[in-house]
Amino acid sequence: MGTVYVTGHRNPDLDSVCSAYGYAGLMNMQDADNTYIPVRCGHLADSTRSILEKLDIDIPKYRRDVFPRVKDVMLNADHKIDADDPLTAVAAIYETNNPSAIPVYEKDEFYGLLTVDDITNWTMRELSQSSKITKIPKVKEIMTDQGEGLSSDEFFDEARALLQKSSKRGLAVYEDDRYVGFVTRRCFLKMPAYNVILVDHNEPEQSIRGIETANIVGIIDHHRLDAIKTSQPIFICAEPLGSTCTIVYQQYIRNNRTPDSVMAKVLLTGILSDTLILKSPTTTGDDVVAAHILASICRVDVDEYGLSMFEGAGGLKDKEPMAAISADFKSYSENGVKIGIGQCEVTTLNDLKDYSDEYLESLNEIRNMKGLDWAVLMITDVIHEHSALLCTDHRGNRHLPYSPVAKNIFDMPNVMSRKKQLLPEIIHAVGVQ
Ligand SMILES: [Mn+2]
Repeated sequence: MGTVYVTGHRNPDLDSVCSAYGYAGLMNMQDADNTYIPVRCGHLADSTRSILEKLDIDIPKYRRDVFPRVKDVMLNADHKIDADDPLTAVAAIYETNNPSAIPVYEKDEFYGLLTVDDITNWTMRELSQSSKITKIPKVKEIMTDQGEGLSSDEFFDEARALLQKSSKRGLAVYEDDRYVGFVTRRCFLKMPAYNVILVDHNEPEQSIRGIETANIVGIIDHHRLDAIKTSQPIFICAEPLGSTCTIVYQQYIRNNRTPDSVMAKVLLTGILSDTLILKSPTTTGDDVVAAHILASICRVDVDEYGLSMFEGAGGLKDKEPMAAISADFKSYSENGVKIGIGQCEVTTLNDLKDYSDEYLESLNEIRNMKGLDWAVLMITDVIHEHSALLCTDHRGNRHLPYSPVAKNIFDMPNVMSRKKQLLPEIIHAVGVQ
């Protein structure tokens, strides 16, 4: 039985969270040998959270990283040696297991680790004094100073380094000061790897931290391909559709499954969010068909439900700029130039000048914080299919095909898609000498 984490990208938007939830749900029906757990590797924006809360699901839990940890390699002994037991009690265990360390208890409390060094040292000392061992000691009488233990959450790498440097054969492992197991040097011979399926992204930079140490076992995505090389053949389903949730829906169909009403609404939410209620130019016929079938399963009207999602999110004027920009912010690297592109959805651009200065300032701050060369924010009016672009200072600004309306602010009529419309222009502007 294995565990497979299904995760979207780091700034979890609705498509990302809903497709992780939906694909994990499908895989749990398809593959009884493994457990698929949807997770998110970033924090939810308030507007995203409030829409997810209405879906009546367990929102995928936050998981910071997939770096292997001590708890992934620690051992538990199936035998219980008491500190007051005679050393002979250990003999049987040695015969079968040959362990380099054995946990010892006093009553039922963990007492410490008895190591093979403790036994050898005592035996040699005895033999150097007389030629045969006459008295069998209690286990605790030959145990040496324990030193510090490890936390079960300690990173594999750091724990291995610690053990290599120490003179100990093994270390006890604690969780909240409670003994939970132990590790020996043998535990660190091979680094374990988590199984991960990437949805709604494939670039390692946008993925859960530690993805380079994981086993990527699948990719379901609708973005440009810039994935990590894998060592095994994996399942990839990448199509240029408007939403990853559409691809997930098609996987249900492909596997002869129908999403139930709750799952249908989850997938519909992702589709309407990413396609801006099927109006973004990234929208394909497949998205339209999927959205309408899913809407009929969960008995909602596509437009009505879509508008309720965006209207509920409120305007930018009342939001905290740093949080609003960071909520959906993606980083790219092109010709050695580091670019960040944020996108916010609104239902009107009429109040843009009320908050543009503040947002430009925060955009600058984000650029500095993330070490980017150029940061831009696309503010999209989903009702009127119109966007505005806020930019930090960069030579690329001069090469954008949009009309400036103020310093570092551009007007983008009919532009709704970061990926399909804005990103190619940004890449072009960066490439112009
Ligand atoms: Mn998406």
